[in-house]
Amino acid sequence: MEWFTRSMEEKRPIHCTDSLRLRPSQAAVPVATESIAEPMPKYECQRITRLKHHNHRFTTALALLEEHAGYLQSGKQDSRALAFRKAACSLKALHHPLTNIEEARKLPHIGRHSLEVIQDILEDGFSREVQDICDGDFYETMQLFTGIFGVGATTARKWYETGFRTLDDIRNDSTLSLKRDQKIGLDLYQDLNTPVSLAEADIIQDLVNSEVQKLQPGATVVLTGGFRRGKTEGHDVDLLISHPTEGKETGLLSAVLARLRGKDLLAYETMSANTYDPSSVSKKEYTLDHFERCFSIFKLDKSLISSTQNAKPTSESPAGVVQQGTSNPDRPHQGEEVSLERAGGTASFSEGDKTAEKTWVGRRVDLIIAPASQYAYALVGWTGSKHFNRSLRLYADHERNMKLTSHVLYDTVKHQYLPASSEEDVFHHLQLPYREPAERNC
Ligand code: DCT
Ligand code: MG
Repeated sequence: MEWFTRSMEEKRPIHCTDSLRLRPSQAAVPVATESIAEPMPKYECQRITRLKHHNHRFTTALALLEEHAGYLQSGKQDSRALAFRKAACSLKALHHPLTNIEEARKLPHIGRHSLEVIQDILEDGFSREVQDICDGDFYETMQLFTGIFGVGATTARKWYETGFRTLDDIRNDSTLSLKRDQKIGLDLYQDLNTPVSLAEADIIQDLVNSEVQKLQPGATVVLTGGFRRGKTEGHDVDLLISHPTEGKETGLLSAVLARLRGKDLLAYETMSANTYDPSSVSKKEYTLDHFERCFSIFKLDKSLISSTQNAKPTSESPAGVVQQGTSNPDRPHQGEEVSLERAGGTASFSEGDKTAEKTWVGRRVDLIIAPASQYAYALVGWTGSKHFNRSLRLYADHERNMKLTSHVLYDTVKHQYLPASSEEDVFHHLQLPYREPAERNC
């Protein structure tokens, strides 16, 4: 489903104004003196990639180009998006600021196009291509429309090609029949485009956990996704639910949802059943997983979060990049930066009139249920990053003849599943040095 693609795969858009003000990072990241001469490993999962790094001025531009390529949406463009991501990942893992193009050429996965962008930034301080994208209205409009919950790049692009440019264009067009999730996406546009803070995520985790414990004492509710990797803001809250005794997680999700519903804490929910088929492990697929799950929008009471509002720029912020929207310096969120003119103006948000009465803020929450035997793999998968996962799976396949999913690891030579009771076990099976979640930010 398209909204799945949007909610799972698309991250915070890059704000053009920030990208045009790119300047060398002044973030206080220590420059490593040792191992500079060592070649960078090919797979991202072999490297340490932290949120703070030395090359934000390049990676922010590459992230914008990745996002733009994703908006263009064709098989070819997808591979272009991936090429920008891989180049950015290599720069993020570099132990020092890049100062010359020859060094960039020696890094893995920096293709010709990315090299040109890097060279422009090295020479002129900005990328002409990024500026051109920002000067047009395609990227900005696509950011606006894909910011609507339930709207992916395909729909957004169709709307753009029809001539729509603002949220009011969408709201006021009687020929469009919006789906349920898209309607709520428009209603809660402001809420869902304001980043979720770590404090809010903790509150939601506590709310869910207290219901879970009443139903199944001893069950675990772990905050995963970007927050587990050290981000202090994100686009959603990813909660992985399990129980140390296999089978005790069965039926838990429906029961928890019933309780949350009873407390009027859910503005939207859609559940998917567990579709895990162990024989599918040998199939080449990059679907995240087949766990039972619920994608929801929580009603988070404003009184609980008043102290967590107004995220401030942090010391992580690279110079010239506004950090209102995310703790990931390469992924500034449009959040409050959404052009009000484009969005229809504060007064004409369809959420508008309701805002005064609404005592809650809508927050995207994913609840995932994993049985104990698959928990370690689920934890690795749901911690991410998405690109780290991709790299782990490729590494397992190409270097170890193993198939890795968020459910299992399968040795295709010995024809056996490798049980894991911790993330360390997973890395050990793959003969990789263990990487802390904060080191998986590629
Ligand atoms: N994931 C993945 N493949 C996908 C989508 C997600 O492997 N196609 C994994 C990586 C992270 C985790 O699932 C949660 O996904 P998101 O919430 O989309 O990512 P995030 O890193 O938590 O980003 P954000 O902080 O914006 O929520
Ligand atoms: Mg997340």
